[in-house]
Amino acid sequence: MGALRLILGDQLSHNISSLQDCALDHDVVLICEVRAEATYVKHHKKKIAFAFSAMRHFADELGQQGYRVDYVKLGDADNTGSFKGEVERAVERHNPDIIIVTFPGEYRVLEDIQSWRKAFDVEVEIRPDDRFLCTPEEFRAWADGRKQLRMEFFYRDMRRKHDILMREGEPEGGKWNYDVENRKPPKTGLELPRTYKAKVDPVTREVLELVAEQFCDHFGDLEPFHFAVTRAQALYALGKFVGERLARFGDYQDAMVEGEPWMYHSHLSFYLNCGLLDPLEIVRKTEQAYYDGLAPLNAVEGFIRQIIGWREYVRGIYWLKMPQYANENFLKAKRKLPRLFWSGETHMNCLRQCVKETRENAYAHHIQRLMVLGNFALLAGVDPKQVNEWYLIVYADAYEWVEMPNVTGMILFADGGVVGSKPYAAGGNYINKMSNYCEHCFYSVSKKNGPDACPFNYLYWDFLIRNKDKLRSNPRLSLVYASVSKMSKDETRTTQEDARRFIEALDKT
Ligand code: FAD
Ligand code: DLZ
Ligand code: SF4
Repeated sequence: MGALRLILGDQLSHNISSLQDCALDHDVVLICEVRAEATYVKHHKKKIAFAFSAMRHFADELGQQGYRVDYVKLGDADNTGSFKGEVERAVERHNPDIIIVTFPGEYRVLEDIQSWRKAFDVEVEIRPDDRFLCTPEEFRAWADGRKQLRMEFFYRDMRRKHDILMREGEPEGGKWNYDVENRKPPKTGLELPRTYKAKVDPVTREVLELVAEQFCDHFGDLEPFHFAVTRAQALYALGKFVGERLARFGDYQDAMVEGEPWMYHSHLSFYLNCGLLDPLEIVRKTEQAYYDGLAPLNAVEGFIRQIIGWREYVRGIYWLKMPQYANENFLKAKRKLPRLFWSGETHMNCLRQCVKETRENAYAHHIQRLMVLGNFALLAGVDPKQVNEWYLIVYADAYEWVEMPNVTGMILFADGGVVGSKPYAAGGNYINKMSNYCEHCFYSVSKKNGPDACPFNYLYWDFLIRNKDKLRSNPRLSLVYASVSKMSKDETRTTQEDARRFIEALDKT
């Protein structure tokens, strides 16, 4: 036989490097559902259903194109439950000369793949994942010798290199970044278009039944299920975003509205990260929308920056810093993850809404992840490993390469300032300005202390006081630390007592 070509669940792209030069008559494409991938952390039910359904649809499409596909279902007799076990069985079935696989998205999977040559006595070729705009090697070269790895400078290089939103060597409109225009608080009466909702077909129905039966103790609502599970559906969702939401993406990028989980975001991360959509095709389509006058520059530049800037940058950081990155804990945070992250049971309305929507949709938009859930985990001093595990479990777009730098770096400052130049800590005012959550909250956002004060307020100052030795020399925090030093002894004591009372109650839940 020829090659065994393994496709992982986040490699569902027809142009994936592991399929290039495939000999349809002798090579075999292996795709396998394995229990270990669904349970090494106990993924949200919707995430598992999405992965399995998209994998089954992709395998069907490959079969229709003439590939010889060996698809292993979770319930197949003899399924060993792991990639290694399934590759071993496939080697026995097909006796390949070589195993070909595209570079995976997680370090643990890379280590596993690197053990196969010796274990099975078969050559293993790991091909670059050319669906990204920047390779780990290019990122390393960019990072080499720099004191600070700021996303903004990386992003400008990506714009130049791929000639995106450029005019005669200069950024379109004269500025690289239009973020100052992208912080509008929500107005009342915003007309939000409905997010794309795919119909459940028989393949997805079978998967939903399997997940309901096999993973019933996992977090999250399985139904209603409406993710796109094919490339055609994902392309439709992209068209709908560009036509209906992109124009207002910039203005309301940071806004949060109770009962509106989707806002003007794209909801494309699921499809992008599993391979149904390609980053550059999304970028070119949105860029064209700007040139066609369908969306303003602040929206299009802001959106494109997320994809060629943040998305590529966090992947670069992940591969640059792993495996040590998984153990970073600059602030020595050690609290266990509060139960409310699972139950949503809290009087804090912002957290309650964000956990509820996460449970229902396996999705929350960026500001909910960053400034509500993430800000709370930071201020409460939760152990980075537990926070990472939670984010990896609950979001259908989460794979370690993208989840970990956002959690360890962006929200927890656990890397000591690699991703962010200062912690994204904030009191209740930020949430009050950018959302309507505080209107329906038990706590009062304008109160700094006392049993009915917004907990974000005293937790914020307590966080600064607690971490003074680690943070006060940070030039970007000099103004806040000037305020800390002006606090009277009484104010400091009351703040610390409020924080202690709140945290003790939290620890008991
Ligand atoms: P939009 O707001 O429409 O943005 C467009 C696209 O930009 C996204 O689809 C995504 O591909 C990309 N993007 C935007 N911000 C980021 C970012 N910070 N890092 C990487 N890509 C970005 N994104 C994931 O894809 N997977 C994760 O596991 C993940 N975990 C996160 C954890 C935390 C704590 C935070 C703060 C952010 C995380 N993000 C993650 C980034 C971001 O929140 C999601 O990409 C976004 O919410 C997905 O929704 P959307 O497609 O509607 O995004
Ligand atoms: C997320 C996921 C799940 C739940 N199940 C599988 C699976 O059974 N088989 C598979 O190939 N991939 C799955 N995935 C996606 C993988 O976890 C992902 O491909 C690796 O973590 C590498 O990023
Ligand atoms: Fe959240 Fe505080 Fe506002 Fe309540 S008052 S919703 S806890 S920010």
